[in-house]
Amino acid sequence: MKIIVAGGDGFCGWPTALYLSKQGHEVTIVDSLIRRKWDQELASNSLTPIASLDDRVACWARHTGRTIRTFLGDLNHYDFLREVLIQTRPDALVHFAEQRSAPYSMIDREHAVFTQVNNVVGTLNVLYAIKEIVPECHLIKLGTMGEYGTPNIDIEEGYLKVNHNGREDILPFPKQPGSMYHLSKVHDSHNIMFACKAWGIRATDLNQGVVYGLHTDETVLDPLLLNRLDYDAVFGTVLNRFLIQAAMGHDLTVYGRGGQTRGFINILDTVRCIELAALNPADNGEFRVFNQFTEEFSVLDLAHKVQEVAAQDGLAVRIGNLANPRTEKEEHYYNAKHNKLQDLGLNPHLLTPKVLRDIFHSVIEYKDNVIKANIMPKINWK
Ligand code: NAD
Ligand code: USQ
Repeated sequence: MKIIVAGGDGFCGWPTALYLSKQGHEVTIVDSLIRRKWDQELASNSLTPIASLDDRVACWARHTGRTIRTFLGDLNHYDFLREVLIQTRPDALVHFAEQRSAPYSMIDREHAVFTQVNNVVGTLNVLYAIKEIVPECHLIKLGTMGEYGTPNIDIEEGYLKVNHNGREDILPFPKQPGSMYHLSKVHDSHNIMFACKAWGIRATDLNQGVVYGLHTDETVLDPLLLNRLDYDAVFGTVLNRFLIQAAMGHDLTVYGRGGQTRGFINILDTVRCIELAALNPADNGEFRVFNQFTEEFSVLDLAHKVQEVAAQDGLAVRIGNLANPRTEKEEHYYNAKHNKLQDLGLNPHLLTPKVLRDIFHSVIEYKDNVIKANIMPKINWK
């Protein structure tokens, strides 16, 4: 298939581009490289040293003989996006290219506005470009499990059967997101759903849980192919952060009592889920929703698991309970369905002690790159 990976220089997008290329798909990366600029803005860095996108794709071509085409530009620039689609005429467009940090979106008004404009306008442009240039192209859009929030009922995959005053309908599952970033994903979902209905285009919204891990089979082929890994309080996600904190002997930054439960997925499964969605496209006019995670854990569960893995290496790591900088419930019910990708053939990599230990050992190697001032959270929701 001809597949565009928008956001293909990022944490999920880069290993996905390599995986799809290895499977024989014709892959094109579109990225504005803005994520690298946010590192500069925040005086932060990837734990791992990352090569430039040019060096990355040149290295991949040397090792595999496969070409990944790149277009550097912003999805918010419609003329640029049109030109990419005219030149590539993709069968599928995988859309990772958004500002994805909840804390970043909560810094202040400017960052909230930036996040929502970047994400919502970028996705609107993608929808219009598909309609105009490649109406058969399947949009595979990265959403988030955080669109649903933490309701006191089971979370379905996108839709809920509702009985109201004796009448029944299947409606989009109610959304209660917890940050300006998560809200941008809700707005995207509504826009995509409308575009599918109005224009007959097709889309899959992948409501992904928190991703953990670093290496994939492809990124370990050469140091130039190494994936990025965020550990700072703005872009770092919870399990990767805890592993890196343990590696440097820092107390684990559990917010509140750690009673928040989330869906989690290994980066090895992210790349596979994207291919499964591409190989099994939505129908014309269909807005399909999959919940893309494989297991649920509370933050405290994860802290304990990381403590145990560190203890096996003789490292005594403490759990530090910090006041939660976010507005979140201390404890809540959480039971989210996640069957549809497994029905399509996903065979999950679960978080066994060995998997956790392997990731721990892979991050220890880079622990000296950590900028310590970036570990503790400074952005408050209030
Ligand atoms: P990332 O920040 O590492 O990568 C995003 C990439 O998109 C970056 O390379 C950035 O330069 C690019 N980008 C952003 N805005 C752009 C624009 N307007 N035009 C062109 N390029 C742009 O993020 P990630 O962790 O790889 O996440 C990818 C997607 O998956 C995001 O949409 C995110 O919301 C979603 N997601 C991520 C996680 C996670 O735990 N990392 C979990 C659930 C969902
Ligand atoms: N948390 C801690 N300590 C930390 C970091 C986080 O206790 O040091 C807690 C948070 O309070 C939250 C949970 O861990 O309750 C998850 O936080 P996170 O930063 O790992 O994840 P989140 O902000 O939800 O965002 C990440 C990605 C985002 C994606 C989302 C999937 O950055 O792009 O959409 O995970 S989900 O969580 O399912 O919405």
